[in-house]
Amino acid sequence: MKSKLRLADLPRRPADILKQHEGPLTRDLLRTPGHFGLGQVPERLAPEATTRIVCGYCSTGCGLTAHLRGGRAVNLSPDPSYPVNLGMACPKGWEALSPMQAPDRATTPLLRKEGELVPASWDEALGEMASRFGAVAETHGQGAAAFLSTGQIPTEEMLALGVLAKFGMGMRHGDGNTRQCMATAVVAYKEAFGFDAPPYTYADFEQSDVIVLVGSNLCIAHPIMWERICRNPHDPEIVVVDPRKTETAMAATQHHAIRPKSDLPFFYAIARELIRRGAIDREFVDAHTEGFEAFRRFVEPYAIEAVAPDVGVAPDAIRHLARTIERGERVSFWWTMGVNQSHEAVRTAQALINLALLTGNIGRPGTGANSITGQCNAMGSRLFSNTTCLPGGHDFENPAHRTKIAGLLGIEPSRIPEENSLAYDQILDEIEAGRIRALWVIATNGAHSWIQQGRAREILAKLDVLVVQDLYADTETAVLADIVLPAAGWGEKEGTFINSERRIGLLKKVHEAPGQALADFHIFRLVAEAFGCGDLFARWPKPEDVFETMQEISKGQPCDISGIEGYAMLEREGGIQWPLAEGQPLESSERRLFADGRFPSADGRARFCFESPRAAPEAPDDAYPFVLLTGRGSSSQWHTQTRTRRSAVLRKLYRDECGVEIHPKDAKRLGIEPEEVVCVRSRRGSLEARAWVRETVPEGALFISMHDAATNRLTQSVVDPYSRQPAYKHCAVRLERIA
Ligand SMILES: Nc1nc2c(c(=O)[nH]1)N[C@H]1C(S)=C(S)[C@@H](COP(=O)(O)OP(=O)(O)OC[C@H]3O[C@@H](n4cnc5c(=O)[nH]c(N)nc54)[C@H](O)[C@@H]3O)O[C@H]1N2
Ligand SMILES: Nc1nc2c(c(=O)[nH]1)N[C@H]1C(S)=C(S)[C@@H](COP(=O)(O)OP(=O)(O)OC[C@H]3O[C@@H](n4cnc5c(=O)[nH]c(N)nc54)[C@H](O)[C@@H]3O)O[C@H]1N2
Ligand code: SF4
Ligand SMILES: [Mo]
Repeated sequence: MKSKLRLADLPRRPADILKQHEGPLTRDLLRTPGHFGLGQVPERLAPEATTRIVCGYCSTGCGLTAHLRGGRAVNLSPDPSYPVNLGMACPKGWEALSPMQAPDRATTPLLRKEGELVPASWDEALGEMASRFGAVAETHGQGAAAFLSTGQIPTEEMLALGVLAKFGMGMRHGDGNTRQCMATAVVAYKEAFGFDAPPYTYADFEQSDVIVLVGSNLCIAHPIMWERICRNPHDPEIVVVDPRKTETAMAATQHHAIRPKSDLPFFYAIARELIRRGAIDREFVDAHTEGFEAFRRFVEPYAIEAVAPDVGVAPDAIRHLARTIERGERVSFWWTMGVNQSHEAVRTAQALINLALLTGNIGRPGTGANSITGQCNAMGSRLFSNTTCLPGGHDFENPAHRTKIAGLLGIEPSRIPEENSLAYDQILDEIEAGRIRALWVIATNGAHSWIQQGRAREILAKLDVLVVQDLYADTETAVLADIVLPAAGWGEKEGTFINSERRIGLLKKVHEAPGQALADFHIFRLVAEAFGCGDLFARWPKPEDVFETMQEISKGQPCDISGIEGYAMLEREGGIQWPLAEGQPLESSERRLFADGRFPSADGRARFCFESPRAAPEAPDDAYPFVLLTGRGSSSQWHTQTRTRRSAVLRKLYRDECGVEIHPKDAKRLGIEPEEVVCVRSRRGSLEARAWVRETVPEGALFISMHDAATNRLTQSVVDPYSRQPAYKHCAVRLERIA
């Protein structure tokens, strides 16, 4: 039986709801009158002490030491004993407390009344949510509600949300901001390896003799990974493939400034050259891969001389990179958003996977085809959020998987949808078409970050009801909401994050959430009660119980974590990389996948995947002659800036205004002076920005950081056909002088 909304039962008081599930954490909660934060600082911590907590910004997953006074964190410093960062941290990590302790956090639920968002009690807000979602379900069916979540809450909360929304509230569709970020890597790995499995460990940065970074600005976006490269004692060749001369490109030993979106022919030409020279690992290819012959024939037309003019790199430079890879003994290939955010993103990621397979650079120290993730828990969202796959990498369309998951959750298999969820862009299309009418947004700010923002905002405005659950009530998305639910965030709750190298790290509560803000975990539990499906949480009084469920779900999967002995073991070991199956010894604090050449596909082999390049959808023309590139601006800014702009220290570390990088020759041609304010216009919208005249961008291209709220007015709704990840890094724009 699918659970139905029981509007008559609603609403009940949060305190009553929590009492039903009273456990060690909720007991504290109930003892604190008027305060609904999750629990106290764990009792094992002395009031004046230090404790380790994993950073909540990027996927590097650094360990930070929280310094407590009176049981509350007053300062942070990098943890020298954590295997990820070895005593280093970037400015965001050092400054992670102040945005949380900012005076303008969301402290009560808000309800829109007569056009204004006004404070309300949890009872009112959840009652309103249940009755409005209920009304939508009654008129338009259960499928008319959907959710959009995130890579920035603990995995336990992601699982709780996914289970609640899809198996409790009856939603068919839910996706996350990981679509904007990692969907490409997921699909590329699944097709090539048989499972979404980034194979590396950070020690590989130190063990490579050739490091190839593609569409990845490590110095800015993953500074501590860059520090790991700096510790490499082998004097490595560091190759950057990026149209921009980024901070990372400047520090590299080779920079290939390819034309935007010409990665495919570039890497196919390198593959052809390696094959032609016999510089491949034929033994590895024969024993462990599928499809080499077809790939060899496919790349035949991609001669270096033939592709060079389109790629915009001299033939000798391309040949030099092929030789570099050929000579390397331990070559690692790394990619980030320059690859993932493209109209042909999956095939581009696979072009890199192909190179690693061809040359046998996988499964050994210092090698790999390595997707670097973005958010602190993107990897958790990929595996356990119940959006694109059933938890633990299971398949909605596989009846055996549905039965297994239902059994482990103690629910009827019929509560599990039999088809995959729509992707983010398709959910927006359904809203536009009037078929999805209620949306719940958790820990993401799509009204700023989604591609072609003007259209996204128009679509959000069509909803019958929009609920936004965030730390702050003034995000670009929260101000559009009908109901705002105030969430406790990083450092205010327990749970785990999974970093880029598959390491599960521990998040702890080191200070109180303000006002009535609640851990997302508790909000989900209250919502479950309000929607008449509180049974789903019966086995989960606290996040660590959800972790146990994750372990059971993972059993027998490539991401098996059944061998982890609870949070205590994560604490003791400094995080643990998946897999660690029951009985498997933890030989080392850094482990990589595929050492035996076996891949998690049905036949144990990896596949060469390839396809002819396609032109980017919006080529520059006379009216819009520039290509616009977007991305991270500085190591002190995070995405839509809801957190980082609340730190006075971080604000001093970047220029707090919108700037457009333009090549000096283009500026001169257009008569634009350095620092002049100009208008950047695309077919979809425009913004004003200061001209930053620099050789960091090639002629004919402009760069604007994604942190500015207006940037996505310019971008165009284009997605990769396989991953449905937006192509944020290519659209046509023009520059106008402001009279
Ligand atoms: N300080 C900071 N760090 C962050 C984040 C943040 O907001 N701030 N966000 C985190 C997240 S979620 C993510 S996903 C990562 C992103 O990390 P990165 O992907 O490293 O960052 P981006 O700047 O988005 O893009 C990387 C580069 O792709 C290049 N590029 C554009 N088009 C092409 C192309 O066609 N081919 C190639 N080869 N390159 C191209 C751009 O010029 C850019 O330099 O950063 C994470 N770390
Ligand atoms: N033009 C352009 N656009 C881009 C990109 C690009 O390169 N160029 N990159 C894309 C990428 S890779 C990404 S990942 C996205 C990121 O896009 P978003 O996810 O929209 O960006 P964030 O600012 O990280 O939004 C996270 C929100 O969650 C809230 N939050 C933080 N912690 C918690 C918590 O514990 N609980 C709750 N409930 N809320 C919390 C924050 O306050 C914030 O409002 O942007 C994408 N957009
Ligand atoms: S590099 Fe990433 S994980 Fe490390 S301190 Fe900076 S933001 Fe946090
Ligand atoms: Mo991302």
